Amino acid sequence: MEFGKFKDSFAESRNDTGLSYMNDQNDPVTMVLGHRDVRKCAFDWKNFQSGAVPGRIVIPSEVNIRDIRQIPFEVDPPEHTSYRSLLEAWFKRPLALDYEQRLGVLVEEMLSEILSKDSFDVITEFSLPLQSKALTLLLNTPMSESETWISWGTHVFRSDETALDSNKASVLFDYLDQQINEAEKNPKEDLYTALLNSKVEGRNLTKEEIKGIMILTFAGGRDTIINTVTNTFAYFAENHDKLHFLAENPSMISFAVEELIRYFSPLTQMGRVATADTEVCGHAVKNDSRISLCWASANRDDKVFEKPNTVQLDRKNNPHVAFGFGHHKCLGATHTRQIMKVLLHKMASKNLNINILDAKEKIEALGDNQRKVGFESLQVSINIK
Ligand code: EMZ
Repeated sequence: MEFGKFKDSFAESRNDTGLSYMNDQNDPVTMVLGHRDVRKCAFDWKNFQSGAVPGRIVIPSEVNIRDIRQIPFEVDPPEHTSYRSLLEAWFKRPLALDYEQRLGVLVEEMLSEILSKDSFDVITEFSLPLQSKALTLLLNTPMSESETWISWGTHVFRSDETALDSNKASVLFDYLDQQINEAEKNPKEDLYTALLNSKVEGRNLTKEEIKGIMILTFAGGRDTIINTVTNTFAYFAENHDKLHFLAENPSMISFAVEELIRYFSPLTQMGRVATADTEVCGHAVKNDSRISLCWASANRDDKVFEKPNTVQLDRKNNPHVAFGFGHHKCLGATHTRQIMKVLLHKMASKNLNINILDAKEKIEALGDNQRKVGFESLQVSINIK
């Protein structure tokens, strides 16, 4: 099996019409596939809005499990601009040297733990705990909080039983209410407190807005980071020479981070809702219907990427859209890039030898297409070569 391979599911449709279609809970989606078209539509927030009914731009749609708006990603300009600028500085903190060092300590500890095991599941024993522990750095909360978050599993809105689980969603919502109230009573140095002290357009943020920001922080960077880290293990298991290349050429690690994120594209797509009758790729799009910006497809567009299906860890020209494009570009991208950078440094310097023992791939059904986005489970053994 080629577990380290992530195929392009969209080439035919992309070259043919530039579009693909899927039904999602009776709210169909016209998927935009080409790099140029994806960027064009992402830019055109007037015709293709994010500020529709909360949950509707997410695919699968979350309208049935939440009515609270995630901020800033479900808001359009000009309101979007004010929220975004109030959050930018906080989400750039991962660039600070001490943040990177703390991530380094965390990754080192977690790698020694898995190195002491005969075999382990990458998701439950590494990627999920790493994502949750690293999130305590982003929020500036005690590391012990991560135990609660780990217990929620890979996705905060999806469970093994149901694709959209409203009981699970309320666990997160109740937790956030409690955390925001606690920060109000006892201000700390954390993100909740920073938000309680922030102003937007001259007024304090409401608790509802703070909750919307926190939901996005918890939900948006969860399965995406977990899949990226897990897929990295699968990839290097089958491409050990590439890890050796990074050990020999550590200056290539920043390029490698971008290339792996392009190749994995952990978020397949993000929706938009048309605000008027319009068209995409010569195809009519009706007012109030959905399109999606298919990042995963755009990232394999051979009009932009040479040999798009080959991982070139030293790829220099890499305008991938795995973190989105335009004003909604992922806020958590800096944090994610730092996690990946630290992880690749450690994996390469230890020259980890990874063996896949058993794997179950996670496949998304997307109308006529299917796409491997990560793994349900990935059992491996590792040692230092
Ligand atoms: C939403 C989304 C954001 C959504 C950038 O992506 O991530 C999904 O995993 C969540 O379910 O609610 O936060």
